Amino acid sequence: MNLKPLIQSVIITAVVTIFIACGSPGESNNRSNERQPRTEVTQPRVQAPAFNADSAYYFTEKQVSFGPRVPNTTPHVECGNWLQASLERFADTVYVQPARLRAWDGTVLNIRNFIGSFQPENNRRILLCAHWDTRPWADHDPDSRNHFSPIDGANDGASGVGVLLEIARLLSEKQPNVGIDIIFFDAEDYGEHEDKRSSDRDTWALGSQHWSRTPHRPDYNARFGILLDMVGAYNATFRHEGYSLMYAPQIVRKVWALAQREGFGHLFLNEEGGYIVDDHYYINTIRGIPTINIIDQRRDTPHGFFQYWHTKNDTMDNIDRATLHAAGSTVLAVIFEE
Ligand code: AHN
Ligand code: ZN
Repeated sequence: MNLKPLIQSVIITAVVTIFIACGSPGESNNRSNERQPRTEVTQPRVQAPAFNADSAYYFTEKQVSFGPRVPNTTPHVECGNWLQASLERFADTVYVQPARLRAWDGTVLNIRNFIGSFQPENNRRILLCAHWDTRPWADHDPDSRNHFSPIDGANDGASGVGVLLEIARLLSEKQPNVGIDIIFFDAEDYGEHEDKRSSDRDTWALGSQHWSRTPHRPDYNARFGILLDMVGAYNATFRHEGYSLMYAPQIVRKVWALAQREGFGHLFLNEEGGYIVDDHYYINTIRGIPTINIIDQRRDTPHGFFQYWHTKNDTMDNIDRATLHAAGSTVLAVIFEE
């Protein structure tokens, strides 16, 4: 058997490969042409790490294990302590923002917002957030005897924080080109009870209203923000939320395009959803940071959210790792694309 032609072809292939890899001098394919005026140094993109949905599921389950995280209760204090310790394990700098805020019913809530910052010296920043408190009242439960009983909030609260803790864990191992701030807002879900029906929108999202007026650093700014709310249910559908389109249309387009690219087009639908007063509303209107909401919106429920919204059935049984994976992988793709 004559091996000579084989050896020749191997050598030719190797030479051609080396030539392509090196390129010709004077012109490069990484757009570092010195003649072009440049306002910013572009760094090569970093490959996004793989999102671990089991880890996000564990972080979600851990929060639920403390019990309902209702302000002024022991589970709330203990879960808060665990969130702070977790951020301190992963982030470069952690801020705790305690406050006493008056709720719509006159209750003074002892709240804490937690902020974990990565690359605090980087002035190109992205804000990621979710609420960590849970609703004190299952006021949408089919059984009216539960309407003053607190919820587990596995999806409504814990899922968004679970996804962001997994992202924090991954960021402790590998950094993108931008600085990241992860904020866990308190007292999002203490809004007016359904029985009241005066629908004062400002009774919701007290923690993010407080942070937006008094951020952890007085001069704080970010290029844009992403809020995750209810990102763990089976058959979730993420539609373009109204205020996100109003205040950050280009971010909505970017995020949904990356979700399609990553293979999550069956959850991230290019359809308009409703207008939701949520943490991002106040970040947009008070702080002026363009912020979108990735939130599960449905067409088949009267309230427009998942079927167990504000019910005793918002439990771990109804959390789907695949949904956590889609939300987390999409956010990771966004921050490693910058
Ligand atoms: C209002 O119902 C005004 N906002 C809903 C925001 C929310 C509650 N997200 C989770 N729970
Ligand atoms: Zn809620």
